[in-house]
Formats: sequence, structure tokens, C-alpha cells
Amino acid sequence: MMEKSFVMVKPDAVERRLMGKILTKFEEKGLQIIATKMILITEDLAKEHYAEHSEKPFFKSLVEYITSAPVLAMVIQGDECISVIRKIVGSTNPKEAEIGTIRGDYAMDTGRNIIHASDAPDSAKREINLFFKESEIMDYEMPDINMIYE
Ligand code: IDP
Ligand code: MG
Repeated sequence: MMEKSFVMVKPDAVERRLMGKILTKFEEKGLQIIATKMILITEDLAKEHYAEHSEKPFFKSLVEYITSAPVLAMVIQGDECISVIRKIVGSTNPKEAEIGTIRGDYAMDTGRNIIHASDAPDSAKREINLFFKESEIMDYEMPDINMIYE
């Protein structure tokens, strides 16, 4: 089933000039990037995005982290892409993330794990709507779609 996922390159990865390498992983997989924008997340937006973690001990530092520099927010589309992207991203704790995943290759600490990706269809919808207007999400053909999917 075709899905859309919300993915965000976190501030540390933007600062470390990893945006291109991260985008390349998704593009080479065959996923379609249908929206991107660089933004400085406000404290309010950070708290709303991470509302499910508001009672956790790391919440304050998480909000500080995610608002510390610009992020690259994006929407990615593909067949069952929500779970596929979570696999490409790797475990929340980068020390446990498999080598070959984004967190496994480029990060060391849970508190500096360089990328966010939606974990389910409901959260994907919520997060996409939080960051993007309908008009910012592009609709275009992939000319090699029949080489990516059978
Ligand atoms: P996820 O990003 O893999 O979905 P979640 O458990 O939803 O992981 O946590 C959201 C984000 O909160 C993580 O990506 C990480 O940045 C941060 N986080 C989670 N657990 C911890 C922790 O124990 N210490 C510091 N930061 C944490
Ligand atoms: Mg999560």
C-alpha cells in the first residue's frame, strides 16, 4: 500500500553536513521525496511534535536539541514506506542500530540520533499535517517506477 511518512533530519545532522548523504539513502532505495523544507522549530512546535514524550525525563533536553539549529523536514512516499524508512533509519539508540542504517552509520547517542521518522500511519498523518500545508506536498511521476516496483 502506498504510504507517506514524515522524516526530519535533526539539527546535529544539518550542522554536520549530512543532509545529502541521508537524502541519498532514501532516493537510492527507490523512495520518492515529495516535500522538503528547512525550518527552525519553535519551542511550541517541538512540544506538540513530541507530545507523547512530555512526561519523560529527557523531554526538556529533547526540546532543546530539536530547536537548537535548523532541521530538514520532509515527506517521503512509497509502498509500505513507513516501516521501510524506520528500517533504513535504525534503532533509536544509535549504539544498537545496525551498521548500514543511518543511525548505525552516523550517530553514537540516543540524544543525538540525527533523524526522525514516523512510526505508524496515524503518527505520519499527524506529523505531516503539523509541518506541511497540502500545497507544499508535490505530486509527480517517477519515470522508473516500473523498475522499482514489479
Ligand atoms: P524514535 O525517534 O526512534 O521514534 P522515540 O522513543 O519516539 O524514538 O523518542 C523520540 C526521540 O527522543 C528520540 O529519537 C531521541 O531523540 C529522544 N530520546 C528518546 N529516548 C531518549 C533518552 O533516553 N535520552 C535522550 N533522548 C531520548
Ligand atoms: Mg518515535
